[in-house]
Amino acid sequence: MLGSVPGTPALGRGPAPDGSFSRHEYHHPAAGWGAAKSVGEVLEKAGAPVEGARALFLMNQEDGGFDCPGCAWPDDPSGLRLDLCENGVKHVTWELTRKHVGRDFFAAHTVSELAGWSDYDLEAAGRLSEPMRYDAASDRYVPVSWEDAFELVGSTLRGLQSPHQAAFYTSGRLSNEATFLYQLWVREFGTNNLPDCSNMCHEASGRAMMAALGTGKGTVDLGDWERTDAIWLMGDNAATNAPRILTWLAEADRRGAELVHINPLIEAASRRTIVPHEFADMATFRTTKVGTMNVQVRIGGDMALMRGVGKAVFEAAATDPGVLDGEFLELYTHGVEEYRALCEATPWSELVRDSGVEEPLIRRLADSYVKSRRVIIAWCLGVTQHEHGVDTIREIVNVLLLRGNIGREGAGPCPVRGHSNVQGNRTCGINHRPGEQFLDRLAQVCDIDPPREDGLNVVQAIEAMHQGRVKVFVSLGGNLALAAPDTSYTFAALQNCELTVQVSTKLNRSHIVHGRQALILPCLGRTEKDYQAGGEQGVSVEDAMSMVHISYGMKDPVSPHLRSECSILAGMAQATLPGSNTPWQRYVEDYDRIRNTMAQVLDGFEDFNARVRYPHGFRLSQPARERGFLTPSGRAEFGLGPLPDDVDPGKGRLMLATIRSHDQFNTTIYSNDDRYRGLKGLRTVVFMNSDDMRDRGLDEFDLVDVTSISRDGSRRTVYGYRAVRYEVPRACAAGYMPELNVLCGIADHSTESGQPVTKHLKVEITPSRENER
Ligand SMILES: Nc1nc2c(c(=O)[nH]1)N[C@H]1C(S)=C(S)[C@@H](COP(=O)(O)OP(=O)(O)OC[C@H]3O[C@@H](n4cnc5c(=O)[nH]c(N)nc54)[C@H](O)[C@@H]3O)O[C@H]1N2
Ligand SMILES: Nc1nc2c(c(=O)[nH]1)N[C@H]1C(S)=C(S)[C@@H](COP(=O)(O)OP(=O)(O)OC[C@H]3O[C@@H](n4cnc5c(=O)[nH]c(N)nc54)[C@H](O)[C@@H]3O)O[C@H]1N2
Ligand SMILES: [Mo]
Repeated sequence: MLGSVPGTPALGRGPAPDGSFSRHEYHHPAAGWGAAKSVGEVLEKAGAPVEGARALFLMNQEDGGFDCPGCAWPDDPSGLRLDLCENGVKHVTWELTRKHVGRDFFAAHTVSELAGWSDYDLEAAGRLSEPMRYDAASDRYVPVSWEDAFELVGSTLRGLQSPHQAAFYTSGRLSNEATFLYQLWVREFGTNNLPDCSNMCHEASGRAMMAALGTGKGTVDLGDWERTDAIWLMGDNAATNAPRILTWLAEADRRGAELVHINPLIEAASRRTIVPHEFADMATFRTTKVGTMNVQVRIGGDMALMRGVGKAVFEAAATDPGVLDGEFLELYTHGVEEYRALCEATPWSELVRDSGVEEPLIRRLADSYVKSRRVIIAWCLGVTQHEHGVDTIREIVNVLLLRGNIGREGAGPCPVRGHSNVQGNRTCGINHRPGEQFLDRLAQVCDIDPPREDGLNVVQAIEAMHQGRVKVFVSLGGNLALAAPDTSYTFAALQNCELTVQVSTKLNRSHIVHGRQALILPCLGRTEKDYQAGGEQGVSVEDAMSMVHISYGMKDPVSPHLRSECSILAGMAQATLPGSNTPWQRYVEDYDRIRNTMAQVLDGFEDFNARVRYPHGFRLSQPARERGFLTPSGRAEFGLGPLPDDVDPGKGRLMLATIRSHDQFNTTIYSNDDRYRGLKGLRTVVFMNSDDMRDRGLDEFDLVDVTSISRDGSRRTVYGYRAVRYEVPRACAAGYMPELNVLCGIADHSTESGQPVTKHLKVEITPSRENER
């Protein structure tokens, strides 16, 4: 499956391939009828066409609906559009399947047998429907009562020598209320070991913006998207991973705004779309442009590119000082002269070499920047998952600052968040490096004595499990076994634990790769109604633009044995902390009580219960939006980092980025197809430049072996992948996560952010030894 054993075929983590695969150039617009067809297929496979269709009409509606559990892009506040997308639909229906995984399933299959199943088949088995405990004697998961499960968690945690011997992971879908209870339990227990998916995702964005602007979040909202003159999308495959952006790109194009895509790959969203929500367009196949300029930066070259833009802007300002926003720079920023000196000192030859973009194109980009009064720069993983992710985002902010593109209508930085509530998780306390102020408030309001020392991030937690320093691993959602780097190392780390606890909706690899003792605790999904003693409960989430709103399930739970995440957390907390003064059960009876406490602890949550019920909720205040910069100097800070010295992979080597296909959500894979890249039936591929293929004597679909060279010198290989020609710069390559996590060594993480550098793997690609077999 992994392709890491020579002689065994690389199958990928999707459905079992049937041996047929194909590639065609994708000339169609993004979204439109292809999307509709793909949705139909997924609904059919999930066996949920009717429920699926009904659910869609309840999703993301002003009131009474549930929040799309897919990406974090905000809903359309005008309520005029049926604001949903192909991939949100796939995501919802995946949760709505009627298939169950309960005691009969586990009685029929040992865990060793399930270890041989594909990841697709594990998830396709259906929704987890009752709590299960691993029984080593029979090598099976056996039923366990909720009370016994909580007691196992509680007694194991109480038996540790130190609370720091446990780690508590969060994947970014947990509601705000469950998030708050989770971190309260963990901190009352005594550790800040709260690694989360952000450690692999947007940690760099938070760090960079905090240092530069005194906020970890983007400053723009949808109103700004509506009014901007230029949108730059950097390292974001929007048509696949945040498809609702297409609507905004198309509208911006109609207004004549400049739409710039900065990406080593030419992605579908950079050309044309049929706006997914406009049925007239669907009917007439009318397409709209969603790109006006493609800048094919080399992998890891974004910082040099942005510095080039900065340099050209300063050059233009030498003849026309009005190019810079002098007043803004003077009143609100710090360090512009140092930044000017840095730009002047960096020669064009270096910028061109390191960005992989010719000087005239960098100048054109700068020209367009100067001509646009209001500019939004949005970015995603193509920018963050690098050694220099933090410095690169600082450089993006530098460029915005030069023309006062922060804290004014239609302009600003906009990290495109991943999981639907990843931003809310951080707001509500999931952070392995919590701030003093937050801890003081938590201590005071909740009457606990929270630990003050930093906890472990994802990579550190995995290392600690591997070395036996962390013995208990609790996971609220997610699939760490596959999402984390260095798959075999991560597997060994999980297996080295005394106890692993997975609170999940679907069976996945992290249940199969487990500790000496293991629990599967099935929870309600976001689509399901949540009844507690105090009646039906709603939970809140925060989208990528800081809007907090309430979400209610719309259907009865798939099994009567499921519990809500809040209820499971309270159960584990009570069993861990017998002397706790926290009213755990009262919180579960009525989530308004959790929100009342949150209102006292969290900034901006005053009157939470009332405001969360407003149509579309409320927006968390964002001082940087009003040019209030909460940095030590009180001003926005220019970043002065050195340009990366690691863009060149070395002679004969390539830089490989791991990316998502159109038919997956992180580690959940819907099919082996990648529609917009024209690929069918195959995930074990590397996209390469045709010259790099020719140099290696490779034709389309030839078998290759891919070896990564880790920064600690170790090498890892996947065998029997297939080379596919793609519009990508020379010496750059791409392939799919989570398969290629095998190639990212545990040492390969950023010293700036701690993020695994999964868009920056140094590799050698050679014709496969599998060819000889
Ligand atoms: N359908 C669907 N939606 C999702 C997800 C999903 O898996 N499926 N995942 C969710 C999550 S958690 C997240 S974080 C987001 C992820 O959303 P994206 O960031 O769009 O995810 P990736 O597929 O990893 O794609 C990254 C893009 O970066 C480009 N890239 C690679 N290296 C570089 C580089 O050095 N510079 C630049 N400029 N670009 C580069 C790649 O070509 C690719 O287009 O999407 C969220 N939404
Ligand atoms: N090589 C490489 N690795 C990467 C990345 C990359 O670009 N390249 N991207 C990274 C990024 S950005 C991220 S965010 C991580 C993602 O890492 P994770 O968030 O850990 O992984 P997911 O695949 O999103 O988790 C899927 C599982 O979540 C569970 N689940 C789904 N819905 C719910 C729910 O409502 N409640 C609960 N409790 N469980 C639920 C299901 O059991 C499902 O199997 O992966 C990272 N890993
Ligand atoms: Mo993410």
